[in-house]
Amino acid sequence: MQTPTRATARHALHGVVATCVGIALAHLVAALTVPDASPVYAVGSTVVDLTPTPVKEWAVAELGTADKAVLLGSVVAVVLLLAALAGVVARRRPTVGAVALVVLASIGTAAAVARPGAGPAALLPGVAAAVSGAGVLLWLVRLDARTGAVAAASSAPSRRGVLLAGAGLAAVAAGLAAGGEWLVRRAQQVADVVLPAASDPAGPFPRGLEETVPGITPLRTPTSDFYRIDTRLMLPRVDLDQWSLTIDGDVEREVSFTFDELTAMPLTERDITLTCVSNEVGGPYVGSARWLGVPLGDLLARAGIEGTSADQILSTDVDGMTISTPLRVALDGRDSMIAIGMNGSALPLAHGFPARMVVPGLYGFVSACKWITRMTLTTYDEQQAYWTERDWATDAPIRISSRIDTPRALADEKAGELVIGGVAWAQHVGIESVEVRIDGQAWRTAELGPDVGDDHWRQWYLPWQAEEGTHYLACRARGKDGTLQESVRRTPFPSGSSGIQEIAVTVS
Ligand SMILES: Nc1nc2c(c(=O)[nH]1)N[C@H]1C(S)=C(S)[C@@H](COP(=O)(O)O)O[C@H]1N2
Ligand SMILES: [Mo]
Repeated sequence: MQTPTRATARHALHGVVATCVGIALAHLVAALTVPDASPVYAVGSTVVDLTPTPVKEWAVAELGTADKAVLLGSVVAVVLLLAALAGVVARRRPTVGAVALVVLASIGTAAAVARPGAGPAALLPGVAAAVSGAGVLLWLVRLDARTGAVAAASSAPSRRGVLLAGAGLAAVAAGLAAGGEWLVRRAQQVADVVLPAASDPAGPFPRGLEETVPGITPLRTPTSDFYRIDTRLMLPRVDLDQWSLTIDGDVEREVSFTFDELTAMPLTERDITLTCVSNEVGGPYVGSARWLGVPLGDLLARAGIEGTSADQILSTDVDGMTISTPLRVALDGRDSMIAIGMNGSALPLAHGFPARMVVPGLYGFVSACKWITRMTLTTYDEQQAYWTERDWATDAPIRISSRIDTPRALADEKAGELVIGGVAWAQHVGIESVEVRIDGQAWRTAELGPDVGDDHWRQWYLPWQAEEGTHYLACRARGKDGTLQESVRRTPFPSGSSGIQEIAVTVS
């Protein structure tokens, strides 16, 4: 006689195997139809949108760019737990167990269909999950029952055989899912787009301090190291032939541009530092790149905005995500642009291919719309963007800040000649000076690295004769307009963090 706990465990496993097969098949079907409709992604994306702002802030702060992996992992964990329960139920009541899996699949299907812009095809992956999951569960339970009933008969499968059958199915399903993932990734690869040269190029780029100050942030962030922050779990696929950028709303005439039409316009090239509002003081969500794009003013002039009563540009991405930008700030003479190039290449998909907005001096969440496809001139009263609905600020200039890159916080250093160094930024204002405080003594002025322009961060360093003991290092920046980096601590919500970074290092 088999012990009931063993049978229960085996059936829990059947539930898990059946669900894995369902999820995997759905992933494959999604890859062939609507990638975003893959149930786990769909549920995950819905969770992202429903998550209250403080929780989201916590997740970005604590998990950083791993937040997406943690979220998807949690969704999968919960689903598999429910799947195990369904399997256990199915031992005595197979139909109830199978129906439970169908209900589970329906949640994923509902999430997929409810995503913005989802068409009827978004149903397909969920249906595939329901049919295959329920089917596999019923099959495994039947197989399992036969082992019990006719254990002695030679034609009856062994219990091990049933488990092996399940494992085999799971392996095949994993292979199918991996195939689907491969298809999606291949489709996401940006075709080789050759961009024309800028008619208004940026000057030659100076050599940074990274050659002489080990550990300091490089003057220009390599594209592959550039921070990535967005609400997406899966990158969109953008077909360049189908893509266009439309300007509508309170304008004289609605206009649209194809990618070729954009690249045929006069292009400017600028070195600009982007910053995420979620960046804590001393944090990593800031990066500098050379952007190539069409001046925002040139594009809006084509639509005619002289008589507009709009106070915001509401940008919409290819999937309906919205970002608002204060119109007056964007057009006050700063180098706002619709960028199509980053560090000498087309934008990578992760950074907004084929086009995104860049406005020096505004946090990314109120300016840097990636995968942009529409700019609507409207008012904050009339229409609210994604983060506006979530109570974030609408007018959010980047706060002046500075960061210590070297030595690292809590580092162990050898006594002697060290260098304290990092970066400081005050986009659209410029960095006047950076000061360093060692062990609470008077602030000392640091040396500045090469000047790339006011919209770009500035490297800084201070040689330091370090003696044995624990030391506390702090830095603060002053802008060209006289503003000093504030010591008042603010959380990123609702308009960006402030405060002064202070780290401890041990010297021995
Ligand atoms: N479509 C879209 N654009 C977006 C976002 C987004 O979630 N969706 N996130 C914004 C935020 S919060 C920031 S900080 C910048 C980050 O740009 P990056 O990922 O290229 O560094 O993109 C902005 N553009
Ligand atoms: Mo951001």
